[in-house]
Amino acid sequence: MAEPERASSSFKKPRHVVKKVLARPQQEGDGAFVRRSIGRMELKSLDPFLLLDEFSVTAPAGFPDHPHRGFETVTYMLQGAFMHQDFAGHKGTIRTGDLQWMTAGRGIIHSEFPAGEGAQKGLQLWINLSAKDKMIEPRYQELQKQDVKRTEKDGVEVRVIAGESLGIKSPVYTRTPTMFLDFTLKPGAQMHQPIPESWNAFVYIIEGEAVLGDAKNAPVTAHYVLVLSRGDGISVWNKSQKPVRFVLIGGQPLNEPVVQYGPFVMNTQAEIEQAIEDYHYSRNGFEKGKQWKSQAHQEAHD
Ligand code: FJH
Ligand code: FE
Repeated sequence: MAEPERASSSFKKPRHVVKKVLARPQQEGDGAFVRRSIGRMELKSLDPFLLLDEFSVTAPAGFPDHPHRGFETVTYMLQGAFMHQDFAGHKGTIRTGDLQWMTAGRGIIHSEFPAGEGAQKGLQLWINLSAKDKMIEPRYQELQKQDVKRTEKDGVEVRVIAGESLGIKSPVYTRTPTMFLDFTLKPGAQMHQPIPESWNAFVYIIEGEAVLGDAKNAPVTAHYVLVLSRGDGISVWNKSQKPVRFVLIGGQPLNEPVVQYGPFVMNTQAEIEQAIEDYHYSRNGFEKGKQWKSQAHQEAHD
């Protein structure tokens, strides 16, 4: 039965879509293909976000030993399993619905590989750290599916990866204030999510078709990223016959200069040169990289 439509103007200043970009597959790592939405040429970054990849890959493709400095990576599994191993002895496997929030800080070297039969699917988000946090000690926050809080109301299901929605709150600590919500809307359902007015925010569609901003807008399909205008909230409708799944991600902009060289993200060119040198000479956070090779690397070279 169709419910009366709630006006999106239940927000004082509703957000709307200001940019729409399709994330086409591109090569990354060793034989892997990722759909990069944030971080591609048409959408270089969206402060504080540096990159969002949707990954669907079959072994032996993956991401062999590589460093990170100056930001956080959030890996969220949609289907299957991924194995990770770092130079400090931290290793594990994350499976469907599990989450790894990795604060690289001053330095991490790790490998990330699919760990199951068939296509392993997931999302990886890179969140920038402010100048004062770039060189902090690395840290992991890991949540299994059963620890990721979820709720359901009127055909709207939400899994709260970071921040708060429908009265539930994630235990994840975000150094850069961030919301990361995984929504599934049944046919006919609608949602209205408040977002702090000064934050940058976007929606990435995983599956199905969603109508954003105004109930009269045209539906948007999977693998599109939609950048939202500033405002106090966003409304989304499912006007199709199938469920729609999307992530809504928002964060407080850092408003700092960003200098990126691959996996190093700093504030100045001098800091980038320092990072390259530190990685090369195993210094200032990269000490444990001196002799280290991941198991995945060793097996590939046996
Ligand atoms: C060589 N070794 C290039 C190399 C590049 C890398 C990279 C990877 C992810 C990712 C995305 C989605 C996921 C769930 C499971 C991981 C990503 C995911 C983003 C860059 C630069 C490594 C070794 C290399 O890692 O886990 O879905 N995305 C940005 N590249 C690499 O990691 C050449 C010889
Ligand atoms: Fe990585």
